[in-house]
Amino acid sequence: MYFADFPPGAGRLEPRAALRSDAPSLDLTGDWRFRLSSVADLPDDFAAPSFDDSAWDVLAVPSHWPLHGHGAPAYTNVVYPFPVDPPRVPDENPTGDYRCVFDLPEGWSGGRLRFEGVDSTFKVWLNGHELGFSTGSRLPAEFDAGPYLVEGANVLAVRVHQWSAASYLEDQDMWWLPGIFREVELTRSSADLFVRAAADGTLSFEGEGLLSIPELGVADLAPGTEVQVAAEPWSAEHPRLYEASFVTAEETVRLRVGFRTITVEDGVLRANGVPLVFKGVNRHEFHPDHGRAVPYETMVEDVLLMKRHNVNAVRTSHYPPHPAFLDLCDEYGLWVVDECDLETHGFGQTAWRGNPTDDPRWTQALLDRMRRMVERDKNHPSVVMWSLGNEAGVGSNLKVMADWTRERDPSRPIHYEGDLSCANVDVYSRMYASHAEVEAIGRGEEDPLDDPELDARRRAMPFVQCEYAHAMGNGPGGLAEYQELFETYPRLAGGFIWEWIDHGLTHQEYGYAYGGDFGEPLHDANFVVDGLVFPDRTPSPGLLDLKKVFEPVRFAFDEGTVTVTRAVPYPLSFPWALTADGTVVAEGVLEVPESPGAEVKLPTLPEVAEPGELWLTVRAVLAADLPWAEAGHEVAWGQTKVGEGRREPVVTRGRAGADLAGATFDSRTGRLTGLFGLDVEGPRLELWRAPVDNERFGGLEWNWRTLGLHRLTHRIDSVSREDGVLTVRSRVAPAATDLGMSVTYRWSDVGEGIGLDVHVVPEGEWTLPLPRLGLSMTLPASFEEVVWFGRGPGEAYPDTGMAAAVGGWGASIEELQTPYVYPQENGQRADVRWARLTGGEGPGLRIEGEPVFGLTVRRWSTEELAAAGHLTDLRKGERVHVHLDHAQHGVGTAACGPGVLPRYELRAGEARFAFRFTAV
Ligand code: IPT
Repeated sequence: MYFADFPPGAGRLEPRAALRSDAPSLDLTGDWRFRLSSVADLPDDFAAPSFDDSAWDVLAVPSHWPLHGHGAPAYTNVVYPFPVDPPRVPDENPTGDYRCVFDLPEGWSGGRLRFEGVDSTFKVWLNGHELGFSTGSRLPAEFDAGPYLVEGANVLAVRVHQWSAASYLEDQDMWWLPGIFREVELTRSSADLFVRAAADGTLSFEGEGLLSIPELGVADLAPGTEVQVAAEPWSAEHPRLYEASFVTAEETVRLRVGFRTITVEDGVLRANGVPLVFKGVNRHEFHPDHGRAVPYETMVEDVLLMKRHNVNAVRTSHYPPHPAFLDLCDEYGLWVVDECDLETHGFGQTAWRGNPTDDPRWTQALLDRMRRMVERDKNHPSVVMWSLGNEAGVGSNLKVMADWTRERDPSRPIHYEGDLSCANVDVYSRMYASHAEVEAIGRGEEDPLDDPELDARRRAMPFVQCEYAHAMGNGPGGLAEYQELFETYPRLAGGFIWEWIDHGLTHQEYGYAYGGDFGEPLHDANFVVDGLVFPDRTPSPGLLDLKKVFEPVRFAFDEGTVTVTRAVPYPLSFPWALTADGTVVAEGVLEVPESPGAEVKLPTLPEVAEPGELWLTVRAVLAADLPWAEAGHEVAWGQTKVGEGRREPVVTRGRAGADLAGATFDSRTGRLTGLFGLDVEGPRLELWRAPVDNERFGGLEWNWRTLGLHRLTHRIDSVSREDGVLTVRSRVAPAATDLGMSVTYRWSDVGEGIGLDVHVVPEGEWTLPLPRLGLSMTLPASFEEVVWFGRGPGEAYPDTGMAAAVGGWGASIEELQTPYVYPQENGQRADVRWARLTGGEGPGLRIEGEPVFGLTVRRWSTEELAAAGHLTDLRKGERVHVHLDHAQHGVGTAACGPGVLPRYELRAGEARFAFRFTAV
């Protein structure tokens, strides 16, 4: 059977470039007739024009049938959801038969049927004649329709199998989603050309026709002739394109040519001679309603979002994207690593036995994929590297793919991460390497390969982290430290965050669904939800942090001056603001010369009567509209503290003899029962938080639960009252261990409000880091709003929150929650000096901390948050839960990659902190 065999196709035309031609074409997208069967072994009768399909359903092309009520999506990361027995596939093989009737315009003759993407294998008939079949889901295939086209109505029949031999080559970490998911057309275009345009202005091309670029004075250039033109180079920051036309006997093709040169010199990756550092993201094609049938507007949205968040590069993980996406990258400016549709990760489960990458029976299939990608995408200036695929192990077929590619296109380096020897590639690539390993590579001090020749070759290569900083759930932590390394060592050419978007599918009951939600017997849960933007493309805090870390403009403050460096050619202006305790007291615009680096005098700041804490913030904003953002769009910011302000000390032993007016306590337990008439519970020591994905998948949650941090007991050892101070001594500890925390709470009247001084001393040998160390308390549900002076507006944890600036911020309790698709710890506001909670009945509550504290306010408890599997499990409860944290553990990226850097770990140790509560 063709769908369970090695050949990648039959009856197809040679691959060629994706081009915009004026040759007539018929768009065949739209509603087709559709029938789903549960097996592949079916009669071909449906291909006959006379076949009666009136009882069939209607299905939109392009789309995936499981997202339209036929079967269901399924998610696995590494493992194949079928027995590993290549090239065979299970008998249960969802097979979609499609029929489309189209009218041929009068006078039309000849043409090609072009399929941009069909998952996973399909056979085509036109008017009952079999044209052939193809594989390679994310690659185009063309069939000659000419001999079988008839006047008037034509019947196109397509049979699509979900499982095929090709499925073994397409084991990417994503939903299994069959169907005709990209466009289909009948086109009379047959042109092909390969433009070679270098940064030095040399221009030539291959192809049968004549090339003209009027703007550059190039007219009717013949193939194989090289000319020199005065062209501005193309780059991601300045994506200069020139309109060109390519005229053949049959058609005129319009294309946009970008001049640029990618080289490796002295182990440094360069674009147009300048070192190239990828500030990249891995982009899967995904839409929460449409899967990989991504609407054009959504592609535009992705590109705009990337540009607006200082991203300059994309790895098309792990397959060639829709061709229009690359046009957008050319136009708006993004460096692209174009990746072949190849992943055989599931063979790792069988010690790589039978891996197609190393089996000559698969050579043609693998080469076919590489050729079709390179031929389709060869004219894009944005594409600066070819990637052989992802996680496909090692083997002889990599060499076949690389050799062919190098021959066909020597202008682009070749990338593949899966072979540590780097035998077939031009750049050294790794995924999820720790900071320490990246630094070693940056210094050229990586562990040697056994083969000295290969080692020497690899040592001379630039380094790319094709995946790093796994953006699953809360995080990623450690971004700034990676960027620092990339900017320190010239060998490091940056990298690509894993990954752009959460692949949560819209679901009636769950909001967004992940693996297992469709009843898949084998699945990888929410590992498919690990992006920088939520499924609806709202930026997550991780993307905001990334924007900050990727800033192309930097501010280094010194006494009275700021040094501004800029790496982008945009027109910028530099507004500044002075704030006192978060309130703006003066504003202006800084004059900054246009040079790449300039030391500028800071403005003379006015005297502020009621100073508070003074901060000067300078922002770099676009001074004019650009194609991807309007004037005023913020590119970068920096801030510096310019005045301490006068803060009353919070820590106090109270006033001798004073009573604790406003607070009521349980005399036996010393527990606070009321505060300014408010019904409160707590505050008391808390060490637990709802584990983040990095802890759930990285193992720390298991260790924490084994230790029992989620089931602390609180024993009261003594309650005493002396000199107006109520002292409660307590021991907080989990069962079944001798580890614990001795806690002393000291309540006092501090004139204006009630003071609480906390002293924590660990008992026993604590070896694990703590999730958090702080107080938790609850308030009546009527509270609604929070205003704070600290870092904001978004969340921040010790190793995240670079986007959070010191200022005065406000939000409703609902707005304080970060809607991670899989519920987990979120929403902490960091370095809070004071906060005010208000709303509903009774007084508001002001909380001031010493030192600064982490503030989290929710309508559900930590236990409820930790138990929830979907956001829809979280419901507004009877209480408002307030966490006042002295410290939290970092979040790291251990779901896939290194854990929390030592400096961001929360280690058990003696701690003192205090709060003042006031009614407002
Ligand atoms: C790596 C994969 O390349 C990527 O597709 C994704 O699955 C990522 O992991 C995790 O989300 S492979 C991993 C085994 C390092």
